[in-house]
Amino acid sequence: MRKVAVIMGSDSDLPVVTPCIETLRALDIPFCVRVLSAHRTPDAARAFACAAREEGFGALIAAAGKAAHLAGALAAHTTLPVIGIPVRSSALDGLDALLSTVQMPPGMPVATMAIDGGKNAALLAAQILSLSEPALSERLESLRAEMTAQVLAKDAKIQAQFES
Ligand code: RP5
Repeated sequence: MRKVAVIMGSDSDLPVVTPCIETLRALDIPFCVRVLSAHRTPDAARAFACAAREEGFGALIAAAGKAAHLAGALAAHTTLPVIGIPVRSSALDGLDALLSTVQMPPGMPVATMAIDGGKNAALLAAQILSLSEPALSERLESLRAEMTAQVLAKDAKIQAQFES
């Protein structure tokens, strides 16, 4: 199976990235985790993106806050799917990172998650990889069924609580 790269702009982004890592682990997807910055280590970020396809990656996940150019900067150097996680890390509550990540020019897509949306980033990467991995598709179906069962159980509990 192709690997997923989880890249964060700073180690201070780790709390947002943790649910992403946990979800990849739960789905048994091989991954690596890196700190690379579009602004502080631009050469290393570029080199990573340029080599990623050849190194066996199938999707890149990039989490960054403030003027969050990491996902876009990686996308500029690869045609692999890039998934951006805007991180809430500044006075603007993550809106700065959201807009910096989502507003890519035509020809250069970044699939942008919700602010701090680490879990969905992992699930979207899994859905992309599942196109050529039937076993992963099955794991995704089970996860979805589990989630549905949990919500239905909560519905039943709430209905019972407010029964008149
Ligand atoms: C961004 O700046 C990082 O992704 C992080 O969200 C934010 C703050 O970085 P640190 O100053 O905590 O290293 O580039």
